[in-house]
Amino acid sequence: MLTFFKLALSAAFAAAIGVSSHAQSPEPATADAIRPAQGVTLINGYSQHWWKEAVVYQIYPRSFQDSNGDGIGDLNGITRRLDYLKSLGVDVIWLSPHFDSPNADNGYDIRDYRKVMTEFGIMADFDRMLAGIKKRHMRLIIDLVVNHTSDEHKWFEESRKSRTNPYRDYYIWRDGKPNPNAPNGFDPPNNYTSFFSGSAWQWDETTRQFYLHLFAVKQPDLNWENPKVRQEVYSLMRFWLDKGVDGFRMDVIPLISKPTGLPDLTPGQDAVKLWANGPRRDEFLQEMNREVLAKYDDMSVGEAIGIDLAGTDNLVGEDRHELSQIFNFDAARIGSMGGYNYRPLHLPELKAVYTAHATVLGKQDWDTSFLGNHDMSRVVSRWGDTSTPGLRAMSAKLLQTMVLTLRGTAYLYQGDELGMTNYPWTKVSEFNDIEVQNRFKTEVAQGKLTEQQLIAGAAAYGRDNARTPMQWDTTRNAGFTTGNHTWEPVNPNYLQINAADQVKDPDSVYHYNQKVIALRRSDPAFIYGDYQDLDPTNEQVFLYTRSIGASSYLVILNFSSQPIDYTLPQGIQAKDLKLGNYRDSSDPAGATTLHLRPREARIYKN
Ligand code: TEU
Ligand code: CA
Repeated sequence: MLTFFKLALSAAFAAAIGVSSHAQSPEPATADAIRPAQGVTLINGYSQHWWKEAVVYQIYPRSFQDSNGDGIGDLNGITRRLDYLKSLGVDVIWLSPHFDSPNADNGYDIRDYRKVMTEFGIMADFDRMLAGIKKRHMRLIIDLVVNHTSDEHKWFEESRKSRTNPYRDYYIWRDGKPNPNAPNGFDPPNNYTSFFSGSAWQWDETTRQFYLHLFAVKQPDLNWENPKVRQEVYSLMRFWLDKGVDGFRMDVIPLISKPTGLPDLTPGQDAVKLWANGPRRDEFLQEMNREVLAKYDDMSVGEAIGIDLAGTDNLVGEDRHELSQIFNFDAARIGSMGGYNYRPLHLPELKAVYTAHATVLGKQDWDTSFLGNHDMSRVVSRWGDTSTPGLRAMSAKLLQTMVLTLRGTAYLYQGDELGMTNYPWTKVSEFNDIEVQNRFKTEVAQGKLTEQQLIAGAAAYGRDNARTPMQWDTTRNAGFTTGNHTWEPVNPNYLQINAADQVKDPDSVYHYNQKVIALRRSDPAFIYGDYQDLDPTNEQVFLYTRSIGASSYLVILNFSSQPIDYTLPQGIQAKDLKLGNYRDSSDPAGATTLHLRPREARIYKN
């Protein structure tokens, strides 16, 4: 990557694609043009940064590779698979939480931020893994979970001891509302409900007050109003950055500034939007940037639930000095009606989101491209056709084409490079996820949902689908472990879908990902290029361009499982076919009508 751009920046090349390094003629000042800091290169008006050009691979360590036979993935397992990732072509690894945790929420409940989770190994394992990543010229970002801690973190254990404990104000404690009929004689301070069902307040008998937990009872929210808390966070961030970590994925980071006075939600009020737009959020993120992030060559990506497109520049605008980028969920979670209820994918609606991003976000902003993570079911099962092995593979390749050619830093979730699918869940006890189990204990128990409805919803959209063990080969337990047990069930289709077979098969989803990543790396148009949807109302075909000046690529995706004779709009020709998920194409170069096969994806240089 770096070598390419060093090359690319040779004056001739720069001129050819309209790159302006500060030395050359300054760009005409347009509204969204940025004034590059000293020594920053502009490409198509965007400041160049390694984290904009990166393909990030997310690892959920508990499910990636076990190295000691206990059926739980670990850091030595990751180190063993670094060559696999290097060959795939990814630049950055995002490691979901690896810190000491009682695993109420699989690591997103941290007990000690400077200690490796016992099941995952020891610090020496972490150091060796990081060294292996660097040796292969890749980078590592880790998960910063500081909206809340585990209730077993020593800060909270101190905090709950007494109302005058020096750590009391590290968390959010409030008196209850007197109610003689209520358990303990008090109702919760307000009507906030937790993301994981039930009240967001937990009574604590020792000090007879409630503490706030927007997630699980074992995930008490930190009080960021307390400057000591913020300094604790900045100190642990420096601890990992000084070890050589290259940045952070920041868990629900917009939620750190709570609404003043914590009044009840009004009927119909969007709680997540309220919690994500607190009065001091930007002040805290600017302080974090000033005191930590700006001092390292790092990247920061915020998991921005509750933030809409209009609010994105506030968090990622270069002149805001907060985060490098955020995950908006408007595309990946399109059609969500809350819980496990989703409307079927409507392609024009999805395409409108990408066009809105390209229109609303300016050159001082940066975007992210992703369709899966550890909180979502498998994308090929959600948006692809898995009715036959052929259609599943073509669907997986099509969706990866999309992720790797849309605007923004691209994120792959472990297993999506193989086209891994959802698991065939049949009973509640099979699900590990606290979100499912809490729904069973509350909504099903209260009759709001039947057990069958919960199973059906969680089977289709539940997070456990992303957390079944990585499918490495056809040996027992898919090569994930040499042990007899795995913490989540292995998908029985590992005999058909596994890395070993795909690495050997040049036509596999794995090798197709390699090719798309290499193509993406071959031309800055795929990174810094402008985006245009050429057929926004088409219900089956997604047709868009990425271009910088004369260098333009045409991406065509047939989202239906039917063949389509597709006439390109405005007499556009499909010129030089660079890559397709079908081995060959019968359409001649320059064709204006294309014979698209089911779930076909093509990339043309135009
Ligand atoms: O997720 C926040 C979030 O968006 C999810 O809780 C989401 O609302 C839910 O999963 C929908 O199914 C982050 C982490 O990514 C998640 O794994 C943690 O459980 C959560 O925060 C708490 O740390
Ligand atoms: Ca293990």
